[in-house]
Amino acid sequence: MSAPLDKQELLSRLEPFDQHQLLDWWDDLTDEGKVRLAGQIAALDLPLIDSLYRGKLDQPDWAELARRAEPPPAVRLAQRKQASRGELGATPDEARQRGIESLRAGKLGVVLTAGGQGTRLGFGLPKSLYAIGPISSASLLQIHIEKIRALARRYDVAVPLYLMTSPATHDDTVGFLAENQHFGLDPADLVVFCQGTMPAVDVETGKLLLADRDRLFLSPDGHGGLVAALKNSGAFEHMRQRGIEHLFYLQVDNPLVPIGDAELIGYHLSAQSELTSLAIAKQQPHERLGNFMMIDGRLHVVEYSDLPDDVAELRNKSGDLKFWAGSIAVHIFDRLLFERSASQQGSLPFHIARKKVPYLDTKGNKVKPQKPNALKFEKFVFDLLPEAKRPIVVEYAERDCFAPLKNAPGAAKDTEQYVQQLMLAQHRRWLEAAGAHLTPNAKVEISPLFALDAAELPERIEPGQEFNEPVYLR
Ligand code: UD2
Repeated sequence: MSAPLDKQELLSRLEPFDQHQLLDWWDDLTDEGKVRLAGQIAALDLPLIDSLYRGKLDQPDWAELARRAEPPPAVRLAQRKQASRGELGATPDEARQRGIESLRAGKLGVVLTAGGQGTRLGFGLPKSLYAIGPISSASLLQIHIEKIRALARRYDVAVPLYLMTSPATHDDTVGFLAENQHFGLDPADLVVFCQGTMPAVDVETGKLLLADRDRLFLSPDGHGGLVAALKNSGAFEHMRQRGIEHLFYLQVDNPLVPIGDAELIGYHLSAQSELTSLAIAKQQPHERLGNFMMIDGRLHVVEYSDLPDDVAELRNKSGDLKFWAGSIAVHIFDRLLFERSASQQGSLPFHIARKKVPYLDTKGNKVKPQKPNALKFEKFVFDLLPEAKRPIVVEYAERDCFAPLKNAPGAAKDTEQYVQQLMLAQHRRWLEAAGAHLTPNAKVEISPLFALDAAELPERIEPGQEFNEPVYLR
């Protein structure tokens, strides 16, 4: 159905919500501009935006909820190291075996979200294109795809990648993949799909903001937009045809993610969980991580910005943080959980954030605000946790799984330099465990196609092998 190009008809849609300002420049627009704006207006869910603004769709009182929370059901790192069978029913070896069986049966797909705008990093292109490899200059996307290829090779199966972009990142990402022959991934195993967008409204008035005379300000609808985007893109159909039952979920900014880790998958299966999350133990109460918390019998992630200080700082008798479990946004989802959620209208809540949004003012001037002027609406994928059956978290050591690229050079953490240091340190540990000797200054980067993890390395290097200069093992 094409959008109406009749001004009166558009006005009759907008006026009940007091949004007629969107047509202030209508008469001056080109035909192309009219088609664009009319299409964007037709796609708006005006009643939803109106009620979000008026707060009718209640925002939870996280502070109050957090005060009655308990720590999540978890497999802790100490227990994994002691090889003990915890409350969740499997030893690490048993879990790994189950995971391997499932991988061999070809039931795993990978979901990678790469739709965010990466504002903090100040890089003009999508983050997935960022050349992060310390020696290789491989992009984040290349590293993730090589891990997926290495996984497929190890288990002799196809591991399809479902890659989510947004209108802000789609064209650059698709172009980059094509230029690089998809980094060797079979195109039949790659589904690239674009997430939806949401408009922004003025904080004071609730008026929708224009980016220009012929277009709304629109931004990606949050990584929770994944659920609808999987459905609308036909990805579920692709998964069903391939017999994919579990999806390993990651976000593009972290090159240390142990994609397809058999032990994690095994715990997911042993606990008959629909959603298993990787957790790291927080070192500080106020780290910029989501917090796994059981609230009224359901597992939630409470964002760092929503967690009140008194709860964040609670400690148990041994002095450890009571709410220790930080989310690094790595999960295993059952396909059926995604499909169930996608079939329910409005199943994930919107989170509302105050942001600086450039806009066109009533006189037609473009304004770049200095302080937050607008409300943006985003869905978060981890809000599926309370809907999931038997969700669990599994603790991994931070240095083995988490080095996110978030910030421009100069910040204390999560910069290019920080990420590269952690990558090199991990590869050094793997090499030394495999019997190699590295001089203190030797920098060795390992392509996932050379060795996917520490366990694969002894097959690839000689015991006692020396490394004394920068090398990229590929
Ligand atoms: C996220 C988590 C935080 C912690 C941290 C770990 C949220 C709200 N918080 O914080 O709890 O786990 O990551 O690194 O998620 N993305 C999309 N589409 C969107 C928005 C984001 O694909 O509409 C992707 C984006 O490309 C990126 C990822 O989601 O890969 C994370 O987004 P972010 O950098 O805004 O999240 P952050 O760092 O505040």
